[in-house]
Amino acid sequence: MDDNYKIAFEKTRLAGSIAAGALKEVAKIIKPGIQTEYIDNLCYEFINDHGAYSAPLFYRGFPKSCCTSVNHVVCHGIPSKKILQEGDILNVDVTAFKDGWHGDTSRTFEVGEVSIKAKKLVKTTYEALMKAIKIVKDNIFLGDIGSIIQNHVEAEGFSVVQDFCGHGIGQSFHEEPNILHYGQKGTGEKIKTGMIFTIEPMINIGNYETKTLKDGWTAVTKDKSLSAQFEHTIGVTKDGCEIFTSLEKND
Ligand code: EYF
Ligand code: CO
Repeated sequence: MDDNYKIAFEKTRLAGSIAAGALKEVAKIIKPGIQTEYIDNLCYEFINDHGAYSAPLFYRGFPKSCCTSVNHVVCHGIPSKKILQEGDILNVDVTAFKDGWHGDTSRTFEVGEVSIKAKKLVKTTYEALMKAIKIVKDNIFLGDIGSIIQNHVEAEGFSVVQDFCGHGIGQSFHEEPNILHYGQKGTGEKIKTGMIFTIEPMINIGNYETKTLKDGWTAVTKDKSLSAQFEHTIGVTKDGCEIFTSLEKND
């Protein structure tokens, strides 16, 4: 393996740190009473102020700079005049495009005090992402990632969304390969040093099935159960991986 991928890592590290920085700012303002549009404006301004572009804006016609997915919304919720309520869970998904490269990350926030079940869902989803990241290194199988996520989530009594997946990322927002969040150990493509991709499990309290609303964007759980998601952009190395979208260690 030559060292060409190191330039891609450097570029993605910068784009990823801007996306992570936007989420860090979002964390400071989440509270009951704010509109999801306010979060969108904050992300747009933060990313712009750092010399980058919000990749979701106008991507395949998407109308806003980030996705805000509340409660039973699985992903691609459109920021709007919707007001956050005490007890909501909210995923904010941001992607920065900087110097030709992308960094994509999301977190689920708790709005005020949330139910014990919602807390467990959010915690389990984050654990599933981090367990998967911990096993990533040169020569493992894509199925190893799906399997570790699915096993953890199902052991906690939740389900893994199958209609959306992680993805390769780089100079394009979405590249090969698809990163499924379910599957069997030892199956699928082998991952290799230098690959850059997202892992972004969407986990439901109830059934795994989703449907898209009439707006053509917003994906929701079919049974209206709560859904949570976390996402990082990572780069594969010989012995592990680098998380490009964390600002702090263990984040
Ligand atoms: C009908 C979009 C297109 N797609 C993916 C476009 O990977 C993402 N987040 O981690 C991701 C984010 C966005 C995105 C934001 C907008 N889109 C959404 C829904 C349907 C669709 O095609
Ligand atoms: Co993504």
